[in-house]
Amino acid sequence: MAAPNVSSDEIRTWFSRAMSTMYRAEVPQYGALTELVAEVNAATLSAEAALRAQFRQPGELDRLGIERHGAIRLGTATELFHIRRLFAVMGMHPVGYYDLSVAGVPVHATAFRPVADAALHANPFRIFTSLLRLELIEDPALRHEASRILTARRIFTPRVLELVSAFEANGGLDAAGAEEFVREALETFRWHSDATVDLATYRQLHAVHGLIADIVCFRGPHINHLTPRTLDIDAVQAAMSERGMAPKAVIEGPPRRRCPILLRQTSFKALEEKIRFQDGQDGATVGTHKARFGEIEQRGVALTTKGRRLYDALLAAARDEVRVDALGANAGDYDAALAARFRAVPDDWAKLRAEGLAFFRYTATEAGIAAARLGGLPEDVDALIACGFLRIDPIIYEDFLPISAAGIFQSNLDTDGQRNVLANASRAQFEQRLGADVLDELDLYAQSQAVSMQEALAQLGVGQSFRLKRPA
Ligand code: OOG
Ligand code: NI
Repeated sequence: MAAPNVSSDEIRTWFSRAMSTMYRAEVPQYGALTELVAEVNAATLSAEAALRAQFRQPGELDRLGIERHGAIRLGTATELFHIRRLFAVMGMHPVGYYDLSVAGVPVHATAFRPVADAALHANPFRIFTSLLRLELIEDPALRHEASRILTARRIFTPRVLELVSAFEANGGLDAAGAEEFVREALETFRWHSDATVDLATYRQLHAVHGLIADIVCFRGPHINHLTPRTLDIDAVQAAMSERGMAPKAVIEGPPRRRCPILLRQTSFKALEEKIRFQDGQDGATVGTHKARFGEIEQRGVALTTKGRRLYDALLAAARDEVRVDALGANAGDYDAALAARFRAVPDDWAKLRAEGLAFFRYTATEAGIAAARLGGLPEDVDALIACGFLRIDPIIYEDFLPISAAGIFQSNLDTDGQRNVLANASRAQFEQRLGADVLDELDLYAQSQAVSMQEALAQLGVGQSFRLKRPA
């Protein structure tokens, strides 16, 4: 083998491009949606000067154009264990634990994504990866049958596992290995229009939960959506309806704001696709299955623990006040209730920072660096910002939101009514199956903020004696 010299960032970019090409060929609506998002992003950028300034940072526009997340659903602990190894080749690591049982969906999940700022900058490709919780199937016979079917399948090609082992042994792959890895890894995520079970088994599992049928009855964890990032989700949502795509009734997450926070998402419903089911020895029965859908998202600033608590409380209050059903009744009232509740969150970057609600990246400005040469800068972050010597930019939220994710799941399982069910998290069990701990997203944001602050202050020559007045 030649030197293992292809970076994980490169492999991730090749892979996300290959995945996007495969998905576009299979689901033409995905291509239409990405074009719509590109149009809206261009229009939004030309209309909003502040946003333009944010995206003038080197590489930001390139990143926006390629940025995607996808999702897969796994069936067994072994699958989760090996998928972690496979994503590690692409520099994607498990961040966060999401308990979807909060909304009656029998899975828990993590997101595999790049972690370092430079890697996120190169390509923030993420895969929301959930694991079926078979123990939540009540009927013991059916639970046993599902487990038997899942244990028998192999979702990885033998070759991709060899390449993962080579990566682990050598600390990288050479160009030929990396190309082969991308080709082989793609197989795991491919759509199969033939089920591994007969129609009767499919229907039985589907009756328990649509998600269980989707996970158990197929050869592998088909990628079920690839989501582009938009700068104006309301504009895309409106245009989707005009172009005959049917989005779900409400946008998940926080309301529209001048200073976006966390993540807003909406999806259009899954396609009904023809499936050949096994039927005895020689035949096949044709039926249908819904799995693949379209989604868009708008990302805003990452919130601190304090900000996130406030977000969770306000969202819960709005959801208690107005319940949206599967047909979208009350969607308008819900949006109004949400907007009203969120007036409690300042819609201003400086205030979000001053109140310790969100994470920011600090940069020394040219004026600051010039002033530093003359000496005597104030040893106080607030004063440095006020003087225009330090600039703040929101740190973008790179993760997901459990209640939003549950809403996206449900809109594609024909159970679109909002539900609030008692949580039943089992992070320890998930991590044991993963074979690793999930990283804490809040630690990652806090660290990026701290590093940027340190560098900026060092540039201004006030790094040494400086004490943070307000730890975030
Ligand atoms: C995943 C749904 C969650 C998101 O963006 O929150 C999701 C799935 O349906 O498998 O994609
Ligand atoms: Ni998604």
